[in-house]
Amino acid sequence: MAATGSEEQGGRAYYVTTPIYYVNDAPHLGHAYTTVAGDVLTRWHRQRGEKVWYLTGTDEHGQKIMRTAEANGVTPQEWADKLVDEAWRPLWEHLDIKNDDFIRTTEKRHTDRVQEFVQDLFDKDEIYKGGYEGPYCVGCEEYKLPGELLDGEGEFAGLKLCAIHKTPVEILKEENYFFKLSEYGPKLLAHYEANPGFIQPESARNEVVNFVRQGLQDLSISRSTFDWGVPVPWDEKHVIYVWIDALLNYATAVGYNENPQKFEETFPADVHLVGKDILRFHAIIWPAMLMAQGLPLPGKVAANGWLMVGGEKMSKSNLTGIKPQDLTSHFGVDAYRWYFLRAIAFGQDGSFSWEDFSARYTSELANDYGNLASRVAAMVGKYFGGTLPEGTSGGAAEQAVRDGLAKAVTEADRKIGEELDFQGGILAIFDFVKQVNGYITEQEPWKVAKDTSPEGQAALATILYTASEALRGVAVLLNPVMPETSQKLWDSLGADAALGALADQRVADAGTWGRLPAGTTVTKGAVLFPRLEEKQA
Ligand code: ME8
Repeated sequence: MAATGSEEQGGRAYYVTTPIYYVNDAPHLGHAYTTVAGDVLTRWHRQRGEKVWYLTGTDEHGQKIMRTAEANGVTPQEWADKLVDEAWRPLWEHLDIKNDDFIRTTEKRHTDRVQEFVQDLFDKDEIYKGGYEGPYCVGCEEYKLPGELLDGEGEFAGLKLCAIHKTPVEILKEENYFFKLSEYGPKLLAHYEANPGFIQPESARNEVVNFVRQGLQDLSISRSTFDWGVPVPWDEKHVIYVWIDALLNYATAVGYNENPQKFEETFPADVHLVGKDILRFHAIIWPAMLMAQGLPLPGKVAANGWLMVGGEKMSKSNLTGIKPQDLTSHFGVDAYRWYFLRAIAFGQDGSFSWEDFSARYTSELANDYGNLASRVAAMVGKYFGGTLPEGTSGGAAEQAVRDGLAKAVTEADRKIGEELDFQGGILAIFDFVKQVNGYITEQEPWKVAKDTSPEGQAALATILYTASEALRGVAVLLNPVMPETSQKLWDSLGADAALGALADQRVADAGTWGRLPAGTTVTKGAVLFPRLEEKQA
């Protein structure tokens, strides 16, 4: 589903979603990882001039939330309201996430549409009543197959454990409604085959294909042993299975059965970002639900790997106490947004460590990028009174910088905008930053400055113009990743007065040389990446 890429705001939107997160607890680094990735992706497409829709939200029904609320002596709705207002929305604001909407599954705009969707499937004979007994993990909110379970040890000796949560499963026996998922295997396989990019990365795709090839079972889509959910419209003793309810957020939030124009312009998503723990729900159940309704399928389900702590998936129970805010207060919000995408290949697992973050911050952000920006501004101040001088096209060295910028733009646009290779795209930009640093080191403008002849001054002007114009390109390219810092750099180059707002600069123009006109007022603004304080042990 390619977006139009046009400037005008009508037409189809580039639509990206995050999972809607469970509100049983506050967000942690793992949730923030996926949400920042989606923010960078959508900001990139906005910077291209496309119409964009970025959706996130919260998953508020189901046993897991109900039990947490009970344990805290409040109703599930009270619990969800508190967590959303005090933890989830504030964190996204703090991390500079520019989502266009925030959907909560307890909202009427969602629950009404979920009932309509499910009723429709029932009317089409896609749903029937049946019985089921099997091991259920409340952490996953999912029935498990016996082969997927681990044998418990120690306090759990003799019990079967969920392989993800490492907690005992419960045997559930219910009379439920079932969706005829088993009928969709061949159609799903045909879709994966015809759309090789539908599931990313390749390893995730293979896992799903192998799973579907083994044959799908029908899916229990209702629960009758508790009532915290959306009632099944034709049988109110049941509530709709939390995953069916949750997946539908991607449709209900953009006007399904309510606002045909919005729905038409937005649905289906171009990219569903998910963690690999919930890939099967998005790559099997969700497309099968859409097929059953004759609705179009999303462009891509992209799974990020797990952030690991001590060799285990980072979760609420093994966080080692590090909250996103602990890192942002030390490194700043922009560096936080940058770090995880820079350090971990998207789709692979990766570990976090203070040492690695500190080392990269100092060498790549503070030394390579921050120093370049402040050195160039300081020299324009010192040698030209803060007015950007006119340069000439110079020689081979300047040509190499111009080529370097053009290459960085092309590579970053392909890698971030199309391939979701955030690490590769960021590296392409930072390779260019390194190149410009090398250019200044070689040209030694502080020596050239001593030559007061007109030729000497012209050569100095060319070096500083070249470096400043290169930074103009860097500010645009890094804006989706580190918006606050890019704005500081934009201000320091005096670019706003000459070129307009940073957000209005287009990726396609970022590599066009000579956009920053001579005569702008260059100021040495605040340091982009201050030296790190000693970490409190
Ligand atoms: O699964 N590393 O919600 P959830 C990387 N409500 N990403 C991680 C992570 C980690 N250690 N931990 C969490 C749910 N995530 C359902 C989703 S969607 C219709 C319903 C991220 O609160 C990752 O994106 O358990 C993962 O898929 C998501 O948070 C799970 O969040």
